[in-house]
Amino acid sequence: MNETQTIAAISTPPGEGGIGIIRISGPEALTVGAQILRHPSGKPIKTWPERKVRIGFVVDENGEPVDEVIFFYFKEQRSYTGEDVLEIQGHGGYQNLEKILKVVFHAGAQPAEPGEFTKRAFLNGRLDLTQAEAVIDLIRARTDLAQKVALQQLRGRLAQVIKEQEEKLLALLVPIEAALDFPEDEIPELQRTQALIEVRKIRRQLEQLLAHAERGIILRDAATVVIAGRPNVGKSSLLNQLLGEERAIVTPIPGTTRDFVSEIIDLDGVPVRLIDTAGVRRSDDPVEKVGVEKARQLMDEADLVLAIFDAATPLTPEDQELIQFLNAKPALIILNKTDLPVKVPVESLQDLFPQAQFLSISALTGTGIKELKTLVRTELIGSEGLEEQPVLVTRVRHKEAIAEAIDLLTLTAQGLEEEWSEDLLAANLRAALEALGLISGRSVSEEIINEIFTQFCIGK
Ligand SMILES: Nc1nc2c(ncn2[C@@H]2O[C@H](COP(=O)(O)OP(=O)(O)OP(=O)(O)O)[C@@H](O)[C@H]2O)c(=O)[nH]1
Ligand SMILES: [Mg+2]
Repeated sequence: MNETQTIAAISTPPGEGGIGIIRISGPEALTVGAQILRHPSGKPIKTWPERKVRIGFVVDENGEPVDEVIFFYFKEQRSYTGEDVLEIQGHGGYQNLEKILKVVFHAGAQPAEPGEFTKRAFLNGRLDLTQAEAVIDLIRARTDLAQKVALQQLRGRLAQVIKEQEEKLLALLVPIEAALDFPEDEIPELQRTQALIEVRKIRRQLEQLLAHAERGIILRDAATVVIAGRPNVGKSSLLNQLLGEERAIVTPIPGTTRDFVSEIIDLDGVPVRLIDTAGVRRSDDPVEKVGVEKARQLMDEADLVLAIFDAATPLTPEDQELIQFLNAKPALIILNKTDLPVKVPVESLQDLFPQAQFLSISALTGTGIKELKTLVRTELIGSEGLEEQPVLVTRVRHKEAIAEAIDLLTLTAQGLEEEWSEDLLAANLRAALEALGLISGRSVSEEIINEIFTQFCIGK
């Protein structure tokens, strides 16, 4: 990518819509604009007042009108990308916008890559990396809570906390590096003690961030919850109940579900990918065999398994097998069909799963479904309100960098206590700074930056 090029893309989703937006960014934005935009009278546009909404026409290279549009200009210091930006709002609709875009390209702009506008905003210092990442999180957020957390990050809450810790680390590093330059000046005892207190304080702050990271990551990525059990226990019925619609096929014939069915549900702000699987049993049917294998694999990878048992039929060898398979996996034990005469008492299962939580439900009548939702949510993110967290880490990338910085600070603290040499202390502190720099993007490699922005859509 060449940052001096002027880029353009349709920024609204494809399809019919009231309006569609084309965004142009780069040094030639106005040159492109002057070629393709006209006043309603048909006269060329000579002046470009900033941030002023104007009406006009887009014309092609022969001066033929393409669409009636609204347009506005943002000067580089005050635009999203940090470059000159021209936005054109045309009538929504695939053909129309494609036509405008073609004219824009003909006037000299290049097609923007996915996320290139936001990437430029990052490279021009308009956003730090956490904020740029929050842009895509905001676009992708599937629940109210995930949206709120992404907005918080976009507004720079995480960036701010990380920056504060970086500044404190730098303040510690400066006198130690100074002592390095003048070996005869050792760090005085008092200064060591103060440094130790400060290092521990920074570490505590970072540990607080880490404490809720797993839950934050679930908010962004969605948790995977797999419904498992032998054939006919009511797995698909449960998926439909949780979803509130008849999504999966339900029949009295064991072995109905062959391929897995996956849907996203919103558990009071927590996005959950719910997967209904094929009933686990031995089968000679090749299609069913593959389905059962897939079910096992999905259980292995799940954040939580809902293990379903049929309360109305005594436990079978297949149930026993599932119980063994689930050993030590995060699971909720669900006794279904409790609207029928119960043949499997909860206690008999409790002995088999001493650690797990139990719940009796009926996927047919809906009894216990509300309780189940609450239980799943609590299993996934705990019962304390994530909403109240001032800052939430929502990416594995951030979590790993913070964990690394904590390890390095633990070493630094040890070094201060044991009076290690200044250069060792300085090296540890510098490495901790680098680790935090991965989060803000200050010390991140080009590959990682590219990887982050290719997850974006074109036009953002
Ligand atoms: N009485 C009663 N019947 C239920 C309940 N849940 C499911 N069933 C019935 O049990 C049968 C099997 O239900 P499914 O949801 O298809 O079961 P499954 O576990 O998905 O079965 P497979 O896809 O074959 O593995 C259907 O006839 C359902 O109506 C329940 O809570 N009570
Ligand atoms: Mg099924």
